[in-house]
Amino acid sequence: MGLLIDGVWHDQDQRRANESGEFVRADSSFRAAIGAADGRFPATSGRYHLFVNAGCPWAYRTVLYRSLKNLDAVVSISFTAPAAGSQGWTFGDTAEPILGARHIHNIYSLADPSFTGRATVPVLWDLEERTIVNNESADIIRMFNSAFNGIEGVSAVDFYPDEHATEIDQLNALIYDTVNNGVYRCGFAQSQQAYEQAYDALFETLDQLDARLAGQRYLCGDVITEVDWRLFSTLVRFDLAYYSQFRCNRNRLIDFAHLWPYTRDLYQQPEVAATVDVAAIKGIYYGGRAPGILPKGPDINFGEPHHRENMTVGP
Ligand SMILES: N[C@@H](CCC(=O)N[C@@H](CS)C(=O)NCC(=O)O)C(=O)O
Repeated sequence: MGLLIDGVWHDQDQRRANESGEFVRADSSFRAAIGAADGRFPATSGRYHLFVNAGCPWAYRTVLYRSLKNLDAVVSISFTAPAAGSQGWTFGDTAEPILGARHIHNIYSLADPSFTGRATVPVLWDLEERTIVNNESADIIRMFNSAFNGIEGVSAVDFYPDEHATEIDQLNALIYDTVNNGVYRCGFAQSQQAYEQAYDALFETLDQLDARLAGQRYLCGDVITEVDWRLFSTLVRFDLAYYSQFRCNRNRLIDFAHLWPYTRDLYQQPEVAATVDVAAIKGIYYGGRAPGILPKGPDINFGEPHHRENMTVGP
């Protein structure tokens, strides 16, 4: 995938590994907050728009929260084509109607004509100021969790409750490093050693989480929190893509005694199933390479009963 340098798109991929061959993800550039005290981006309905790719696990977090919080009427959304091309994420042959952009990098250039960096999804766009509010999914889901709560129809559900905040932050750090980004560290490693380190760390954490979920329904006990949704975003893609494409193949998700029913439990929560786009997931991980053939399998039944409803309440 290319990148923007001083507002100009460069198609050649840039090295994203350090000297040890470890994949290094760049920090996000736009980090403002809707509803912040400075009043620049007030929490009003109809003012913000999300640009996403439905297959991307980071963008997916924002798609999921938009549904879980019932923000569909508050924040509008556009989806790119699943696979990236020479222009990065693209809307296909016709421009998307909101900004007339053909590619995600056009949106970055509109926000900042001299932008240098990667043109990643998700992008949270302010239709009034015509700029990017934020392009970091972790920030965007925190905003979606509470910023629009006063607006009619928006769900009051809280996935970042005070009593679990410290635990959520600690688990997020571990799961980000070794699982969410860990699968990418396996898939994008540039040395055998970097790959094997990432692979070992990934499965060590998954074993640990599997054991934790033997005794409690969700990661923080009996309520679903942000860290469950962040883990779910990776788990739901695991057997469809990471197991094979990123060589995360010690075992499949469906081989874990607890992580697999836990994933189905989350999938079967209201509003979730419709957000999981299996074709888009296959499209992003397999569709970008010529000749763009998508794997036919595996056939995964996320709707199978999970039997976790009556688990004893955890800590
Ligand atoms: N930290 C960002 C990462 C987003 C990200 O890396 N998205 C990928 C798609 S799965 C992307 O757009 N990659 C394009 C690139 O790196 O050039 C977030 O969580 O929002």
